[in-house]
Amino acid sequence: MNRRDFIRFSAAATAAAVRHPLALAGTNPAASVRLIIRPDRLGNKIGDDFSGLSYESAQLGNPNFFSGENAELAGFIRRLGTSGVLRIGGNTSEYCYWTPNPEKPANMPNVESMRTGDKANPIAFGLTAGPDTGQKAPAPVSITPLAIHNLREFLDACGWKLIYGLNMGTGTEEDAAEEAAYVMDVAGSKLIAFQLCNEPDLFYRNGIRKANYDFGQFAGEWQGFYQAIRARVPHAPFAGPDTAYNNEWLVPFAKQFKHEAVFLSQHYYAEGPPTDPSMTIERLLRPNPALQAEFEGMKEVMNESGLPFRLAETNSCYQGGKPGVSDTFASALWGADLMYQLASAGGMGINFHGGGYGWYTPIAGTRANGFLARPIYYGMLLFSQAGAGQLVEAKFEQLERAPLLTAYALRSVTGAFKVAAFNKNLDRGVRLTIDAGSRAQRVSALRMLAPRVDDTTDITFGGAPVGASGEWSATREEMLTGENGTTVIELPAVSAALVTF
Ligand code: BDP
Repeated sequence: MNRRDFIRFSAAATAAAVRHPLALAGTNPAASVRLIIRPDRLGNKIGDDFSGLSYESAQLGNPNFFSGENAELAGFIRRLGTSGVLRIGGNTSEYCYWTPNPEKPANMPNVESMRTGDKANPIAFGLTAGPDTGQKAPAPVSITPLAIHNLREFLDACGWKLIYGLNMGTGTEEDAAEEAAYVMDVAGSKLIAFQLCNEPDLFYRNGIRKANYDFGQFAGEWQGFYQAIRARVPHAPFAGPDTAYNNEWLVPFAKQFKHEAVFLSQHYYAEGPPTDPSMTIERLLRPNPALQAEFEGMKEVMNESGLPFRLAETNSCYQGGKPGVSDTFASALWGADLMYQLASAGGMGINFHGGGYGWYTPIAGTRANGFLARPIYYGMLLFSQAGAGQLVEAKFEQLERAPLLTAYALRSVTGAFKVAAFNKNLDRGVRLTIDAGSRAQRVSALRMLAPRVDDTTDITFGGAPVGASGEWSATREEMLTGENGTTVIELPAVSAALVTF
């Protein structure tokens, strides 16, 4: 960076540290850490469909939302990648009913008798569905042919593909087969997989099944629905088990259904419940043993079945998220880092759950009020700007000086070489020396910054915020210099940078 930029940047970093309620970056000297990159040691590939979003099925109750006319939302989604994956599912998928003729009400069971909850109160035209908080049975929702046609137009506007969740929880095989036939017909090649249900390993707990519901019963039902749908739609693709977290269901599913599924899926929530005071920003930014357990399950089933694995639903805190954590800049660092951790461990992709004004939603808003990018969106944006490619080995030296620093190196499909670095330390800046293995002509960086780690609004990437239709372009690219063939970048506490060689 030139001197003027350096002064501006240092001033901004100091101001950020002073206003930061938790960080003392301004008072601690920056920790010097070295990153050694070995471009010849190739890691996993990141496909152009790695990135994704997840919405509640109940959102389809308003056919106006995912529609070709919702250009603002499509703009936000396209910005995250030209061929990402939209996953429709969540708790409400077990309360959505295929309604081929909107004049005739769908065949909805008496949901109230299964769980205490709201009276039937279908999502009205014009509304949005936020993440389900899992507190009571969601209202039943009708899904009509119009919703599916509009969804197809929306996907065309985004260039994205579809994972579509059916209702095995409270629906019938016959309805699922009819719905699947319709979706397959309309969505065509956009559809990468049906999922039959959402988090069946928690059915015993949320009243959808009896307390003794186990994997064996689930597998029997899955098989029945699969056969009924295949009889109606012979080439329908399937994924599963879409479990909440339980490797003891994931592993036997992979064994039993490896020939029926095109990929395997499970969910991950970093924290929860939000009422627990120990669910904090500090905790979110630390390594999480639950994620390591998830990755162990993932690797086991990938080896076992030869199938890829998708983290089909994830976010920072279950039960709809936690204000002051899920909606802050910390979630941007957490989210982007999670994407790279998953890619490094071999995952094929990720879907961040959201919708409406949910605390953790990447894109918040409604068609009437407009949409805006929440902090976690900026993490996804950084990832999309790095793009698809192949990871290469990147190892730290002296990481003990700044333990929550992470970095990933990528040979991008465009040929450029990129390093994404995340300083998740709350209390120290880092002076990172990158040894990229060869001398680069030009090295530049785009930074992801916010005034404070718990800031909910003032996030920028490359100096610019995301606009009201997802428009974004960097207004500030820093040129980096180095010593002896290396590149040096200062990373203030709680900040990230995407470095391009
Ligand atoms: C997941 C559900 C999703 C919820 C989310 C949450 O699949 O529908 O919105 O948890 O609790 O378990 O935030």
